[in-house]
Amino acid sequence: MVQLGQETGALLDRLGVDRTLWTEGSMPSATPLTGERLGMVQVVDAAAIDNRLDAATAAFRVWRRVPAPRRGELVRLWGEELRAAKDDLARLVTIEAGKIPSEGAGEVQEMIDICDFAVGLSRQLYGLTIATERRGHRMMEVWHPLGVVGVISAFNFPVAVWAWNAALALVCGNSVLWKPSEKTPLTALAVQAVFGRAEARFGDAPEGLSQLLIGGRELGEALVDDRRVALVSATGSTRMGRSVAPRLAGRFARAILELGGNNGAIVAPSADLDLALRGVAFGAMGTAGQRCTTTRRLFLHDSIYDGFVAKLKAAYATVGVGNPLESEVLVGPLIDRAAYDAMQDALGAAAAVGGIVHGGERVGDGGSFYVKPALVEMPGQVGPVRDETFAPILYVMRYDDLDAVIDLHNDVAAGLSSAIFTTDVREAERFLVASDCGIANVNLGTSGAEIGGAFGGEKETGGGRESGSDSWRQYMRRATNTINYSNALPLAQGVLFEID
Ligand code: UN1
Repeated sequence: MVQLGQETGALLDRLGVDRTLWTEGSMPSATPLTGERLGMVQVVDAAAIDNRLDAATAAFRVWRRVPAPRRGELVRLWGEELRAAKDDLARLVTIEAGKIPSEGAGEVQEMIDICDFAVGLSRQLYGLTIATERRGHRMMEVWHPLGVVGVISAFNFPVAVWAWNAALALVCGNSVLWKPSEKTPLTALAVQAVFGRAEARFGDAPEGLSQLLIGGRELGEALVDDRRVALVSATGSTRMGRSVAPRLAGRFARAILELGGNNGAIVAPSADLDLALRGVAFGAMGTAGQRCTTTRRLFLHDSIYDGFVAKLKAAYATVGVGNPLESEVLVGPLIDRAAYDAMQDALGAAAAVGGIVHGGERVGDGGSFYVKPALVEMPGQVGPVRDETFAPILYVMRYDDLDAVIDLHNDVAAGLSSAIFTTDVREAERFLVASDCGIANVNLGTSGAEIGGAFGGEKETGGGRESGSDSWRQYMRRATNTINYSNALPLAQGVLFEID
């Protein structure tokens, strides 16, 4: 067996991470590939958070005055450093989060892509010029840096989601405090070291511009509750969002929430079935079902149900499950025992309401949790189908009427991603208009979005948008400026107020 501890040490050394940070701390770190202990990571003491917040505030005050294209230069250098470190980082993502190598590499690529996007953006933080009703006046919108941005990220995208936020926040003139998942501290240390190299090359980035807060949930709570943090971008469960959102609202802070998904795909009678099969397979089994965009519900038209389920069953039965460092597999481990238990509970609950379960068994034993992905034929959208279980379970249902199935598709609490497979343009358009999700796709699966689009969803997914399009605006404050260059003082709406 590969000695993961040793390999991880060598990777972290090469990536420039100080050994004491992950060998002399109090928080254990492990790999889901084997369950092996990788290190003891130093945590930030809750008492030290105050200083960190002060440093972030001081850094913001300096950084906001740096011209945006110059801020973009730091992010350009960061992207260069990420390119140089891509292979090592990808391998570390595989070791710490359990992703198969191509998905580990994809995750690092997603960081590189958002850096490129942010560099361009640093010259395009455009505001509007607006026609005014008053003679001799000019009205415009100017976007200004916002403040300290807090990022709380999850284990399943241990580095990319931070990069989506940090790259935009930095070009927008903000400082960043990042609380990564307790399950993935090593990748966080590694990308922070890579960022540090970009800072060193940049030369005069203020100290405290981008800080890492490794530790327990009290650190995330400090970000949520402290008035020095202007915006918190939090990725995780809806339960987490339910605790975070009211606290942020209570102090009128901004929130970007990326919470649970319960993503559905519809396969219509006219679909290219081979393409649909591949799209559904990646969406449902990729990342071992641990993406917030994972396909969890599949609606098959009556006329293709039997044939499609037979093909799916064959794909599920033969897909490679196992340690992605030891053999070519498509499905790596679940992150931990709790994830495995939640999966078994959901399968039990599905069977109890009439579901027919195929797969879902544990593969191997010991300290790692590999499972065969599960396909569950359901009599309807009942029981656990209505909730997100962060594991490779695909619930399959029949339909005969498109409008009715779109209603059914929308009838869950989450609203992240959705897809239809069809070659009928009318069906495709009807679906796109009616899906209530933040992401709606035609002839591709629910997961694997590019960074160029705004990423996020509605309802209990939290409503936040990150990454591309105009998501950057949330990291800035907008000022509407009106300038009177006349000698008169005309009032808007024709109001008269003449004093002698
Ligand atoms: C997540 O699972 O938290 O669209 C993010 C996707 C990825 C991002 C997923 N680009 O699947």
